[in-house]
Amino acid sequence: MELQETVPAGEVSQPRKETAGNRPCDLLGIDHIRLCVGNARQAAHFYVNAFGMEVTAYRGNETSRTGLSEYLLTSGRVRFLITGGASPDSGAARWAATHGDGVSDVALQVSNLDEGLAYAAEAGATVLQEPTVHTDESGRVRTAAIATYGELRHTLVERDSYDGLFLPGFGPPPVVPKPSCPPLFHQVDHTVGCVEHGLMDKWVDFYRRVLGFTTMAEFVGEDIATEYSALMSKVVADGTGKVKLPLNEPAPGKKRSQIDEYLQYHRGPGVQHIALETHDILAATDVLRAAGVDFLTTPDAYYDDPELRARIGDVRVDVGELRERGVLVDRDQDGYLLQIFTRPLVDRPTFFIELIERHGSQGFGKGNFKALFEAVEREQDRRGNL
Ligand code: TYF
Ligand code: FE
Repeated sequence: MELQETVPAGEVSQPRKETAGNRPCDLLGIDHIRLCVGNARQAAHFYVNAFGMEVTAYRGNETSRTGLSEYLLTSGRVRFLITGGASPDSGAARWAATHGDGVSDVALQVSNLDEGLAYAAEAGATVLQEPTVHTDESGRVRTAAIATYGELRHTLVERDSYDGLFLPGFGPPPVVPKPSCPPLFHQVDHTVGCVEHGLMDKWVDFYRRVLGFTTMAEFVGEDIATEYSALMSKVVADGTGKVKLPLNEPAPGKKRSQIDEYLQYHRGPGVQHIALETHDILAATDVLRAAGVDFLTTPDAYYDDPELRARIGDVRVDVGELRERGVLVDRDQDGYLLQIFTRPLVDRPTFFIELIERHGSQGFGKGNFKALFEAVEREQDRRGNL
């Protein structure tokens, strides 16, 4: 589905180069994440007031005739592009009406757009947008886009030497509130997608073939799935580990899988959560909670478990402080991590955010899966899940 109905001034579409792509996209990181919402102006307020993000750029239908209203929210290197449709038949409005507010695009910054795109296309990727040049007085940026699972896309962004606010066409934001605290997050750690039963390996293979990703060791296999999680999970990442995109599929369990619930409410595959990395998860949790963000709860038994102490070793944090907030802790051979999960942030039980503070560990909190999935099931029960 095209998000952009008309090509704004300063954008020129180019035919794809015929030259073969010998190497996959050289990924520099997640450039930005687009969230399609029913009302971008109000969603922008939410991410300012609840997540301490700042509106740093804006592009509206008044000036660009894109049919969209786009607010760039930033926190450190995290960029959310909150997008609403100015008319009911705009792509963004249709996207949000179908899926509910959520992630429509995980945009990746690349250094070799033509070659990377040709490689992806040869490997079977659907090209949704041919290379397009965007220019203004601050320089130029080139983008293209490929389709992935569900109605999610990966826009590929090649920034030569652009020194504008975000992308050509974006200007200073209209009057919106400033956050009342310094940035709480410094980068996107990972985004997780849910796909249909039996298709996880197909999409793992897609990321390997199309983007040259590798599978990381950490995954939730059948053993954990049948015991309590009712999901299976594998982690694909680019060679440098800068872009980590785990994938979940539903598995049979005692109750309806949380992934089936996601697929039903989202109307198909899509992004389930974004993990934001913070240097101070205790402070970040306090700010979010004070602003009304709801988190999954962790029972006292988690902190009382003698195995927890043994597992986590000497973390430089008071376990009482973690217990007070329900923050989870996990350790592997490289170090430890702290993590906490919000409840769904939207009307449907679909999209949520994870806060993560890493101290060496590059895992995803495998030791917490049991406690986490039990907490998710308590939430499902509250919603009347079978
Ligand atoms: O990204 C992860 O793997 C962890 C754990 O439905 C997780 O954050 C996995 C599946 C899920 C919720 C969290
Ligand atoms: Fe996660």
